[in-house]
Amino acid sequence: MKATLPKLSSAMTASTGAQALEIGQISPVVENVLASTEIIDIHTHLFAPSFGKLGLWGIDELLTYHYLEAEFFRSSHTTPDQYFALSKTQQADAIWRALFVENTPLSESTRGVVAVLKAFGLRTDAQNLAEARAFFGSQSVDEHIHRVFEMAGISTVVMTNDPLDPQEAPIWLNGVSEHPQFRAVLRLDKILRQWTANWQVLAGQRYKVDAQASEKSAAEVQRFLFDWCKRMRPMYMAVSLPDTFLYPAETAGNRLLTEAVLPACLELNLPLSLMIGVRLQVNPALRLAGDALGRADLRSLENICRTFPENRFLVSVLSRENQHELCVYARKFSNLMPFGCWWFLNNPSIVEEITRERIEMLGTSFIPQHSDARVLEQVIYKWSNTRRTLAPILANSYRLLVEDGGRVSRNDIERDITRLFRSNAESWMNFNKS
Ligand code: RAT
Ligand code: ZN
Repeated sequence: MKATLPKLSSAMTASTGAQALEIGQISPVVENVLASTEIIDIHTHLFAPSFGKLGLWGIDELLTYHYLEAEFFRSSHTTPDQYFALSKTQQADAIWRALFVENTPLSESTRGVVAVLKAFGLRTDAQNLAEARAFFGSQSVDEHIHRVFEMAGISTVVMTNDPLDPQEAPIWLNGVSEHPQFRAVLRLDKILRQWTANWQVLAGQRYKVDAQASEKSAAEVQRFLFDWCKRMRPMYMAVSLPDTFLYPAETAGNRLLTEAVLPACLELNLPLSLMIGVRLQVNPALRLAGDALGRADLRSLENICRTFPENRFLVSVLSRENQHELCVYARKFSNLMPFGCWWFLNNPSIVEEITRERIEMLGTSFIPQHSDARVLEQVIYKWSNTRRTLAPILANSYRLLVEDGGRVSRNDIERDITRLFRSNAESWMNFNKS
């Protein structure tokens, strides 16, 4: 199933792309262009097939997504300890029963599973997972990936690659062949946020670092980053930061950020992605589902953008309360690119609010969304939902422009949607570099 393009009237298809559109023509053209623009998904947790079991797909993975696990504990008497003692298939069965059979799947994440089943022509109201398991079990991964990307209308996904992950690092060290549709990102959480727990891993790889993150360590971390960038050829470097993040402040993480990461990004011409606002493990019993969010002090972001004008920053903030400030800072600092409606924000009501605000304040100089998909097929529903939510917002912006005396053509709409979903990413991340 490929996304069906909205039908345009013959008068509209006969007209040239440069002709001014009437108000009544705007919506179908926006929907049509959105449906036919292949998106670059700039932040996911997906993996290319060469990463083997790290790449998650299929019904059991879809159902045990941590967004759904958090919802499961609200509708079941199963405790987290009992749940995590089950096998993956037992966990998926329990979630299916609690959230899809015994309750109506109304939440964003549950509806997503329904949409994926529907997209593959599977029953969405089955009592058990037999049919879905048989279907996904019979797919071959390479063809399946190709089909899923087509169904989602995406050309490329950007992975999240952790050089200190004990499962992932050996795969890189053994050498992986590049996949044209999966691009890498060098993730720095363990270095910038948990130096004390991780410096010895670098030391074990013969980088001369110490627990204090001394000046000598910073130079060695930089050497580590250069080595890993050569290996991964990342699109950018990235870190997720807590709501309490402060810059400047005397911490090992800030010292390494200033003395190793930012100079390396500059030298390699890579942006740094800052994802700010997570409150890690407020309920550790829920494991991956145990994180929450908090409002951050974005004056730290202001300080960073001002102090490092030559560096480029891709920024997503997790708190709804920080969104307006982020737009204001983007107006002050052209080295700041807001992106995505991340995690707890990826719900239609909040995506709508944030995207309207961004268009009103920034035009098309931002990246509206990323999927954050952890399981391959999630890109189908996440991108379909983004297109569905954004179409009326964009159409309304063009309508206001025309009402105010402006003119808009199909070519204009194509250029704008391409900028939002492709060119901003391509130009900021040197996407096409060899
Ligand atoms: O959205 C998520 O799946 C979160 O668990 C996080 O992984 C977040 O997206 C991140 O990249 O830190
Ligand atoms: Zn993520």
